[in-house]
Amino acid sequence: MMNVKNVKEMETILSEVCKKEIEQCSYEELYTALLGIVEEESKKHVMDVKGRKLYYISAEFLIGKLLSNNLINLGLYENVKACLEAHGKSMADLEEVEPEPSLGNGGLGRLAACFLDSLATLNLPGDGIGLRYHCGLFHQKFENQCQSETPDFWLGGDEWAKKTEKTYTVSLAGEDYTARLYKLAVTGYEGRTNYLNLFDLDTVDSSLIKEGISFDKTEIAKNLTLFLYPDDSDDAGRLLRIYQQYLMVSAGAQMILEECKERGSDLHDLADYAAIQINDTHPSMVIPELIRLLGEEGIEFEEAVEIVTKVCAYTNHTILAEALEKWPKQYLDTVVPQLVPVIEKLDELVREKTEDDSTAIIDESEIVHMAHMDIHFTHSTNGVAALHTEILKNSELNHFYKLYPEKFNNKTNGITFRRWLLKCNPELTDLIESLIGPGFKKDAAELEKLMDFAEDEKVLKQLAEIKHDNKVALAKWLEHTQNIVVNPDSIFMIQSKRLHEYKRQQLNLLYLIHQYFEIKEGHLPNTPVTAIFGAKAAPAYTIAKDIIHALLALSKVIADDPEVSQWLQIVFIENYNVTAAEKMIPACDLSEQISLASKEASGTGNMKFMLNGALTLGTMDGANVEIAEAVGQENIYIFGQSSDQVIRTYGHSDYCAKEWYETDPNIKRAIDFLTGEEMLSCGRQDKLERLKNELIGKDWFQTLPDFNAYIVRKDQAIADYVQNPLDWTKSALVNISKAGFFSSDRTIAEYNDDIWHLGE
Ligand code: 26Q
Repeated sequence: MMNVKNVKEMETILSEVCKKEIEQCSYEELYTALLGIVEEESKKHVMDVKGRKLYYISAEFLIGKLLSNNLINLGLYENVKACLEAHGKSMADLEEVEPEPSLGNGGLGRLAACFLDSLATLNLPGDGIGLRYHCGLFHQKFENQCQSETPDFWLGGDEWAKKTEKTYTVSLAGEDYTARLYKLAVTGYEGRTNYLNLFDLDTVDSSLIKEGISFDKTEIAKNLTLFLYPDDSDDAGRLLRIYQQYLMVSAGAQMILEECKERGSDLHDLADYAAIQINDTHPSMVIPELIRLLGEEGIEFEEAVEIVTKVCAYTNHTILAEALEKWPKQYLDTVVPQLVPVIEKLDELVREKTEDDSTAIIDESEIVHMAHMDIHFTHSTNGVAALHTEILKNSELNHFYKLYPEKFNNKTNGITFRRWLLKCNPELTDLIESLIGPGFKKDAAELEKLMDFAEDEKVLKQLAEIKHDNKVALAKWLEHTQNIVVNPDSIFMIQSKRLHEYKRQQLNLLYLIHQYFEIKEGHLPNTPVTAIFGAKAAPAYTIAKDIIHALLALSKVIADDPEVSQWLQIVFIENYNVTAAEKMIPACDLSEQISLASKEASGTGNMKFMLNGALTLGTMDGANVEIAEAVGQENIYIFGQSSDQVIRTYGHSDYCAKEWYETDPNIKRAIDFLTGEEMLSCGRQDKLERLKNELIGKDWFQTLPDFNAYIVRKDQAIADYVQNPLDWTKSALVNISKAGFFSSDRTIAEYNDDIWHLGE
């Protein structure tokens, strides 16, 4: 292939591949041609592996669309764009052709995708291992103000993940299955090419899907990789989840051992060839599986345990006890009987080591605790933000910390700036480059140089204009894709993330009801306000769906009220995904990060908004704490209880929502409105009542104690935005210039220095 790094040659090649003039090509044809060109180019950057290679095992890789990203990373984007435009075509229309691979639920999956980008960019040898789900995260639809789900078929066209001839045999419930390897090239920004290895069965059959996203769960051969799990599920589903996990780790472990042997390992020295990062507990069975496989290769149990402990490291992404995976041993007896003796022996080793039953792998009710196995039998356990790691050490995993203080470490999450700045906000990227040069693209810390322009009114005006342009662009996209008209001259306040009670979209809901009353009473906000939401609720998560319903109903109540609608609009974006996030984030003024302190392990959306010049309205939770530290109190809106306070209240179990409801008239007014006449005319009584009762009777994530503080800070933010636009933009600039720390390049460099030591 020729050198495609100039526009003329790109033109020649594109029309050669398509066999016609570019004008005459459909976007589908151009997409296919470019996919091939990217593939060829990325092959040129495959490099030999020396020393340790990383395998990042994860049940989720929320990679998002790949074409533009790969073109940027390979240095081809500008040429392709110019070439298309010269022939009357646009990059934006081309992007629409590509289906989004939504192979993840949210933060954990997106983090894995950012990490792959950074590994390749830093020229580190590191592959992903995961599953090739035929349907990614469900497609969300709104009907009568309620969420419904349909399958997300993303396969079938030209695909990035290439089928290979490589297969591995995996035994599930005593039967042999053939796992096939698919390989997806991961291009680094001016860096090497690594691979995402995805396993699948040839026998999967999508005709099993019935109504919505329900499907027949009996025939494993037909349904194993049919769906990505939408983050919680019924019992039949949980069993299937174990099948999925084992397919991934067994095929993955076999592939790792095979690769290492090919590179010269005698397996006794496996730790010199491989590092495995276990992304939450979903891939934890890789530990007993590797021990089992090493046993088959003639290595004694004790040595195998030692090797595996040296190779593997574990990342914890959650503090919520209910999210830590525990399986009844019976399930494992059914699905992976070959692992049970290994797990039992590991449990015995733990019992020899400590008398503390709380760290046992198999508890007295015969429940297997995956996180416990991870901590005992890996050499590193890390949290994903400073506060999160402290909470793990001091409360949640304190017994483990006492046993192994040396294993615990923090790796504050990060995001790839290639997708979350260069790709999604080209105008801002250009401005930054014109001010401080291109170095920040590879060394994010250079963004700090922007501080020199904090008092430069010309620059601040340019920055404000870019934000406005991005708001206009989001408005156009909303009109085009969702038929919603918004006012780009209003303040855009965005809360986009999975719908979960601990993230407290319901707190935002109560604020908006409060604002509705204020407007009705003539207390107008300083400027029109647009509250934008993007969130999917797990299909079985009733209260989460009720919160979506209440927000959609309230949106309608307000839209139908001319008095209020000129000041307040609620927009709930349907089917929030990576593609939507790329449009929303650059257009945001105020980023809502309002989880109950101590509950959000890190958050990564908070970093994306900051990088794109939004100010954060948030609690001292997760990485918000580090964001606040970086930008200073004057450039962030912090409110609410501290994590210490919250942990203490949980300890005393003495929180009573009803008292707040009964003693605070503003709270009572907002909650009662949920089942008032206006809401009932747009929403469903059963759902609204259930939500109201939940808030008064339980409010497990303590919305009500933070309610007043939230209102005060949010109204302050709106007032500042209107009254001191220049100061606001200066704060935005400070946020951008301090975002460097939150690059996943920094995170990956830390993982490598402290845990992996790749290539050594
Ligand atoms: C569990 C059991 C059965 C089926 C599904 C699951 C499941 C699936 C996904 C459990 C959890 C997840 C995802 C968790 C997640 O996204 N955690 C987020 O991780 C981010 C990256 O570290 C953090 O920034 C967020 O704070 C954390 O919530």
